[in-house]
Amino acid sequence: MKSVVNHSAPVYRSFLSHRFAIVVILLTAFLAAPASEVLLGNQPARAAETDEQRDARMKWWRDAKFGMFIHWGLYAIPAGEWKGRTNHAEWIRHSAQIPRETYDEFLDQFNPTEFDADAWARMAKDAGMKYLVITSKHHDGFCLWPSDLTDFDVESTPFKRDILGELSAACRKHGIKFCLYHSIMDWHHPDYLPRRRWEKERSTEGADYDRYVAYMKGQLKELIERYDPAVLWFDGEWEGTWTHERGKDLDDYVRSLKPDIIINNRVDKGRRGMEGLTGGDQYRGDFGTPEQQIPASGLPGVDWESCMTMNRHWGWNKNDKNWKSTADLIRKLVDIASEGGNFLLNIGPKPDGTFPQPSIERLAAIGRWMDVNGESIYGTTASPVGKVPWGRVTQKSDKLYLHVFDWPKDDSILLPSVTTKVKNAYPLAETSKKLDVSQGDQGVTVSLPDEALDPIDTVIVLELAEPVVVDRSIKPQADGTIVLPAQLATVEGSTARFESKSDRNCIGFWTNPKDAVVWEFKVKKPGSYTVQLAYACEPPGGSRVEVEAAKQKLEAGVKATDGWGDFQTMSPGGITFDQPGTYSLTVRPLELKGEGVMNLRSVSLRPGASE
Ligand code: H79
Repeated sequence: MKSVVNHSAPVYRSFLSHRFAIVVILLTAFLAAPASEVLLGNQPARAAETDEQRDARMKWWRDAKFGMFIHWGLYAIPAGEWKGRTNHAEWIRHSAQIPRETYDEFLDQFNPTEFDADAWARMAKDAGMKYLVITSKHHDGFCLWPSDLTDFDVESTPFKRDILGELSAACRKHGIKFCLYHSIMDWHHPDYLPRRRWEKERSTEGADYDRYVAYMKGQLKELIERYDPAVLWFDGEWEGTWTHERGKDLDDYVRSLKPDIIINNRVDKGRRGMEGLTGGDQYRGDFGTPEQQIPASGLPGVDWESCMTMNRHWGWNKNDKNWKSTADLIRKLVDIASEGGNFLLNIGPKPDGTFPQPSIERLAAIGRWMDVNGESIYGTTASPVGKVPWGRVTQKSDKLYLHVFDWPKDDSILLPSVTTKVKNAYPLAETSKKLDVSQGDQGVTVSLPDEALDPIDTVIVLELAEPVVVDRSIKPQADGTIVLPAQLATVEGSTARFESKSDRNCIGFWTNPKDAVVWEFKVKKPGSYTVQLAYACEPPGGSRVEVEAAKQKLEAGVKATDGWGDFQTMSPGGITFDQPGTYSLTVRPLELKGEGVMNLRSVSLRPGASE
C-alpha cells in the first residue's frame, strides 16, 4: 500500500502538484472573466444568470424531490465506538480526540470487499430517489477516490478501488444524478487551520491556509473532471478561516469548471444555524440546507433541501438502534414536498461496503409507497393552503394531491379555502374509484372510502377545471356558525405557533404572554354570537385571556384539562356584531400561569346570545 507521506513535516505530497493547480486556477479565472477585471485584481463577477436560466439549471433538482445521502469513510471501521463510548460516528476523530497517527491506522483496515456500486444505485432508484450525494471527503480529510493530491485516500487502503468512479458509473447507468458532498473543514491536511482545540501534538508552524484552499480547489477539479457531479454539497464552512470572500471565490471557481452545476449554501457564510436557510442576498448558494429538521413553513421562491438521518448518526454506528419508522420517513418526505422542499435521506454504510439492514428495509418500503404514489411527489410544488388537519397537500399543474395521514372517522375530509371547480376525485392507488365531492363556502369536501387504502398516507387526487384559486377568508357555515381554526390564525408574537401533529392541530408553544392570536372573518348575519374556545391546558392552568372583537372584550380563566392533548370547550360569553362585514377577533393573554397559556384549537361563534 501507499504510505501516508511525512506525518511530521508540514508538507503534503500534493504540494508539488499545487503549483500546477494554481496555474490552472489563474488561467481559468482569465478565461471566465474580462481581462481587465483580472488585471485590476477584482473578483470576477458571477456570470450573470437570468431567472429563466436559473429555473432551467435548477429544474431537474426541483423536480427530483428525493435523494440519497451517503456518509462513508474510515470512520465506518470503529462504527461509532471508542474506548467504551458508543455515541461517535463520522466526527469520531474529533469527539474521541484521536491523534492523527492513530486515525491513519484505519487506512490498513479499510477493505469493503462487499462494496457493490450497482447495488447501491439500484437501492436508491428502487426507493424512488432521483439523486445521490456521497462524501468525497468528510471533515476527517479521507478521500473516497484515488486523488493525485494526497495519499490520504482509498488508494492507500488494501481496497484501492476508485469508489467514486464505480458509483458515478452505476448512477449514470440507473438514471440517478451523481452528486458530491465535500467538507471545507479538514482535520488531516497540515495546512488547514485552525487545529482542533485538543490537538496539541500537531504544530501549526508553517501551515498556510491559502495553500490548503489551493489543495481543495485542485481536488474539486479532479472530482468535477473525473466524476462530473450534478451537485456540490459543501459543509464544514463555519470556522473563522472560511470567509465570505473565499466562499464567493470557490463558488466562481466551481462554476467555471461546470457552469450548470448546483451548489449548496454552505459554500459561503450565509447559512443560519441548523435551520440552514440563507440569511441574505449577498451570499452564494443555490439552496438552503436545513439539517435534521424541516422548516416550519416553506418559503416561496426559496430552494431548500432537508437532510436527515434514518437513525441518530450520519456515519455507521453499530449501537444506534433508534431507527425512524417507514411511516415517519414517508410522512417526512410528504411534509417536505408539501412545503416545497427536497428530502435528502442518509445511509451510513458499514465497513464491509453494505448498507445496514434496517436502512435496506426502509428504502424498500419507501419504494413500494413511491411506486404507487410517486406522482404526488415528483415535480410538485408546495401546498396552496398550508397544512391541513388530516395530512398534507401537494400540487402539480391541474392536480391537487391530498395526502391523508389520519383517516377521518366520518369518512370525509375538508380541503379548506379552495374554491376552484373540481372535475374529478379519486385515490391515486385506485384511479377508477371516483369519489364524491361537494364544494361550498368552506372549501372542497371529499367523501372517502370506509378505510384508508394505505395507513401511512392514502393519496387522493383532485383534478381541477382551472388553476387553483384559494380564498382564505373565513365565512359562516350553513347553520351560521363561524369557526376560526388554528391553522387559519395569524400569530403575532415570538413563540406561539401552529402545531400540526395529528392529535393537536392547535396554536401551541404559547409560552410568551405577549403573543396574540388573530383571525379575520366575514359576518353575514348581524346579531349576538356565543364565543366558544376549544383548548387544552396541562395542570395547573390558571392563565387568564381576553377575547376581543367588534370593540368588545371578554375575559376568561383557563381551567386545566387532562393535559396538552386533552381538548375541552369553554365559553367566555357573547359578542354582538351590529352590521354585516369583515371583522377580526384577537385572543391575548392577560396573565400567564404554568408553562404555557393553552393549546388553542379553534374559536367558534355560534348565532344566539350566550346563556
Ligand atoms: O455531515 C453531517 C455532519 O457530520 C455535519 N453535517 C451533516 C450533513 C455536521 N457537522 N456539524 N454538525 C453537523 C453539527 C455542527 C453544528 C455547529 Fe454550527 C457548527 C454548531 C456550531 C458550529 C452550524 C454553524 C450550526 C450552527 C453554526
